[in-house]
Amino acid sequence: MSDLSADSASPRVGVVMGSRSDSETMQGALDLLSQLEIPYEVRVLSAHRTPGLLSTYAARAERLGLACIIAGAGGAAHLPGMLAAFTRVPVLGVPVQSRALSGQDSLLSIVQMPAGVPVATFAIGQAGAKNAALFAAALLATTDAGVRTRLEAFRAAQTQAVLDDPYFDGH
Ligand code: RP5
Repeated sequence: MSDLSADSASPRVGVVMGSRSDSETMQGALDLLSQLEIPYEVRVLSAHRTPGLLSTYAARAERLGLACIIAGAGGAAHLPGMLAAFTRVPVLGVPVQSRALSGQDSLLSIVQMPAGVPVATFAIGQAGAKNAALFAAALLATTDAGVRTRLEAFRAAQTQAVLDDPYFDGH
């Protein structure tokens, strides 16, 4: 089981997950937020096991003025949708790869929100967790020049890594 990073005193992004067993997947988001120097906080909250805490956390997210909440869950993944129901803070949903159905259940549970309460939904697993963090960075970059500069540097380094690949033929 991976370690969750320590909370920031003044988080801009909330990262929540339905179980400690989601932490290996969600670590991809935490690592990128750290790399981009975006303060965040992490919580384990379950739509099924701790339903009362969802509304409490949603109120906290509003009070802190979080830019968004990244919410990862697997199986019957109600956490992102229920959080979105409780708050106007944008929710970025990450379907965690489940054991029984490889995350297809998680994906459909998160993406198939009825009209009126949106959840931005990302890919299943680590790719989704990483892209949710990059999307959070893009949201913050609209008003934070430092985040914009670091996000541009990340993208440039990613491009350079392809150009530096010995199999890249220059076309
Ligand atoms: C969901 O149930 C969690 O998000 C997790 O992906 C899944 C399984 O949880 P555990 O039984 O491993 O705690 O609520």
